[in-house]
Amino acid sequence: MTPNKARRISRRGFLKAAGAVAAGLAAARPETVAAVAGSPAATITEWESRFSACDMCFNRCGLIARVENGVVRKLDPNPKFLKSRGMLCARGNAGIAQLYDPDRLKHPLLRVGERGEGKWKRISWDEALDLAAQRLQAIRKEHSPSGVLFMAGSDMQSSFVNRFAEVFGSFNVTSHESNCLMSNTRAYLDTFGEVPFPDVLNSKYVLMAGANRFEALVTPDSMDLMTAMRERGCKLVVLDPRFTKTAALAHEWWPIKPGTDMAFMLAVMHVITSENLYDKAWVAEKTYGIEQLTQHVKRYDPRWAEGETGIPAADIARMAREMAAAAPQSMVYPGRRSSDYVNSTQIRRSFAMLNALLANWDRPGGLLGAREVGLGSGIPFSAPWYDENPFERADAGIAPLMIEHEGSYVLLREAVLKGEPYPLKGFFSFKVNPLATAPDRAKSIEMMKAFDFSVVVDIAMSDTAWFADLVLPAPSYLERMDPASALQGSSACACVVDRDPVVPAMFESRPVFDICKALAQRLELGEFFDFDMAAFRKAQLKDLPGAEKALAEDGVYYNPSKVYGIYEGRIYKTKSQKIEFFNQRYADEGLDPMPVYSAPKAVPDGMFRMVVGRSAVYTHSATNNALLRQLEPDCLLWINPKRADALGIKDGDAVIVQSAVGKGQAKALVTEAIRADTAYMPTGFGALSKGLSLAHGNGASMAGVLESNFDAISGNAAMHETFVTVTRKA
Ligand SMILES: Nc1nc2c(c(=O)[nH]1)N[C@H]1C(S)=C(S)[C@@H](COP(=O)(O)OP(=O)(O)OC[C@H]3O[C@@H](n4cnc5c(=O)[nH]c(N)nc54)[C@H](O)[C@@H]3O)O[C@H]1N2
Ligand SMILES: Nc1nc2c(c(=O)[nH]1)N[C@H]1C(S)=C(S)[C@@H](COP(=O)(O)OP(=O)(O)OC[C@H]3O[C@@H](n4cnc5c(=O)[nH]c(N)nc54)[C@H](O)[C@@H]3O)O[C@H]1N2
Ligand code: SF4
Ligand SMILES: [Mo]
Repeated sequence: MTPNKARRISRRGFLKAAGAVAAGLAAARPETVAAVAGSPAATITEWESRFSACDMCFNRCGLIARVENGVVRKLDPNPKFLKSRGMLCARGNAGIAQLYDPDRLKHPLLRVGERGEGKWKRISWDEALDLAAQRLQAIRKEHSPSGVLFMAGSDMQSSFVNRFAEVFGSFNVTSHESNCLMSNTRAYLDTFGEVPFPDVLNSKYVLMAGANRFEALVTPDSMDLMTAMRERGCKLVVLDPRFTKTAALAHEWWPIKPGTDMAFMLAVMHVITSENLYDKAWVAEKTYGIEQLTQHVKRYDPRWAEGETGIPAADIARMAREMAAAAPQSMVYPGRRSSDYVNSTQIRRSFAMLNALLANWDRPGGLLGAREVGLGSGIPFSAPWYDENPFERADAGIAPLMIEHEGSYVLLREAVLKGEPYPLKGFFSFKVNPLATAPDRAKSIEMMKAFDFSVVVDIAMSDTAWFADLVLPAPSYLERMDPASALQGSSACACVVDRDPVVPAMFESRPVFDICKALAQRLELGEFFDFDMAAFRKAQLKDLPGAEKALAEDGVYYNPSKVYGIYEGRIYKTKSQKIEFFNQRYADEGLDPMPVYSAPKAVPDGMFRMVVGRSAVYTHSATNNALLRQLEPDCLLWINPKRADALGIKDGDAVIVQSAVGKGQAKALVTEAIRADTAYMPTGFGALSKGLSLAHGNGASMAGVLESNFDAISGNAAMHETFVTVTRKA
């Protein structure tokens, strides 16, 4: 183990509160703590405190681990970590149950039965690495380096998987992002030239549509929004077909008809332009295409939008005037997950354009550009060129503005299944679980069966691992050394965090960096991994004097870079070099240069539109957590009482939810908190893997029910285009 650099911060004062958590965990799964600790709790003397960064979701909140005799007893927030405003959420606290989950993968496993049958043989690391290297090499020789598909989730080590893919020679690399936010990214890139960080703390008016910040936590926005509302008089308006926790705390909630947000935004822009409620000088100086916008939105008046959205015209007009009056400290919250509709890029562009009309870019209370963090890229390399590679990615040419380095999972899966435009026969996946988080699980299972060889690196037997050929155990974030990572936190901070192990790696787990390095050595690519993690991190930090010291003393390094006005004297990274209402590039591609409204498909009689969204206590498919399970044990299918009555469904009944591609069993939550035409259930239930003892077979799998659609422009998955029936279980 690399010694943790954090000093002992404090000791006995924390014993009582923390002990309660450890005790709770031990009670939930009595075998866990004792089994891995190797030292009985009775020998407690004192705790050591070690810095780390939470990894229970991508926010990476700074934490302090309280360690006693080599056992993590409690995780506390790092009060110096401004990005999360000194907070650690329920999931962050429950990191301890992930670390000591008895379902953790313990050693390399080789499939011996059929794929998905669950028959495994324990093998040594040498055997596993030799086999993986040999099989990947065989695919590379028979097809081309790009015949192997690489997929890495959100992690501080994911860049090493991408590096390995690049030197191996495959450009078929993807991640979770095309199931998450690519259409939103596309929309903001094509309006402002970059993806913004909203300064909600200083905002006076936040319109939140298709986002749920008090459950889907994003730091610092979740905390800042609460502060802005409670202490600074910010008004929050929520558009959501569900009465979420965010809606519950908002000043206004409008249960908008799903898929019609663009109509709302266009009508708001209609009011603002026709009533001249915007900053003409600012718009003239910074933007491109205001005349075309004014013309474009003429036909989209609030009365028309009322018919589409179900929100009264007078209220749309009032909100438009309120937003304009509060501008530039006023915003449409840019949101994040936008894997919703087949036209999500254009929907999100209408959000982005309204922000431009509010003149809020680069100003307090508006949308901020990325700040200077200054972290270096580490140890550079230049990848070899492989003549035998095909001309382009296997998912190219379908979604015209797909983000090249991310690709599209649903399109890649199609390419695997069809063997077109060329065979993709190998799969290397790290810390991502598309069998539970991408639409149409049955198709993903077919994909796993179509590979000649697949290797999955995970901490647990995820559904994706369950269908793999080789499964490799990884250490959790509390057990490994990670490179430094740059984080943006709106006006809160531009900062750097890193990780050292707070406890040694358990079982035979190995970090993916070591795996990539070992494979590279076996494939005569060792020169590209000729360094260790410490050297890499040093190289990353070399231009940040004081960073190593700050990381050791505070667990975080801040760059006091400029927050506002960073675009003064700078051009925007768009075709016109200005903020774009009118997009010539879209026109050149044959796409609508401005968002043109088309109504979502009507919900067929007797059916519901299924929408997805997260709960505050789980992250995506990670529901196999003993502590968090206590907070949300059941897979609840939300259904409005009007529809439930007609279907003879009572609260708590077992129901079958069924789409054209799959079905599952959930428990009915009969509630006014959802529109009558809409259904909702959480993600991460109904796991197939028997290696997840709490999640297996429990509830319905959202991935199993969702049909596979994608946003036409970006190739992002579209998860709100599925209609389902709900029936009482006989
Ligand atoms: N607790 C927790 N926090 C998380 C995560 C997690 O898994 N758990 N994941 C993190 C990640 S990766 C992301 S991307 C973010 C996601 O953060 P968000 O994008 O805020 O998350 P969602 O939960 O997808 O929220 C979408 C909301 O849109 C609503 N909705 C559905 N259809 C429509 C529609 O047509 N119009 C409108 N206006 N609303 C609609 C849904 O009911 C839902 O409440 O959260 C992050 N934070
Ligand atoms: N139905 C539905 N689908 C969704 C969403 C939704 O709300 N509903 N949300 C979408 C969004 S916004 C996103 S971002 C994606 C997320 O999609 P994924 O990234 O696929 O989701 P996770 O469930 O976070 O999967 C993480 C995997 O990493 C493993 N893991 C955790 N920690 C470690 C570690 O330290 N090392 C290794 N090697 N493995 C680890 C977990 O066991 C799990 O298998 O899902 C998308 N899909
Ligand atoms: S928001 Fe919660 S789960 Fe995500 S990094 Fe922060 S503490 Fe961890
Ligand atoms: Mo996401």
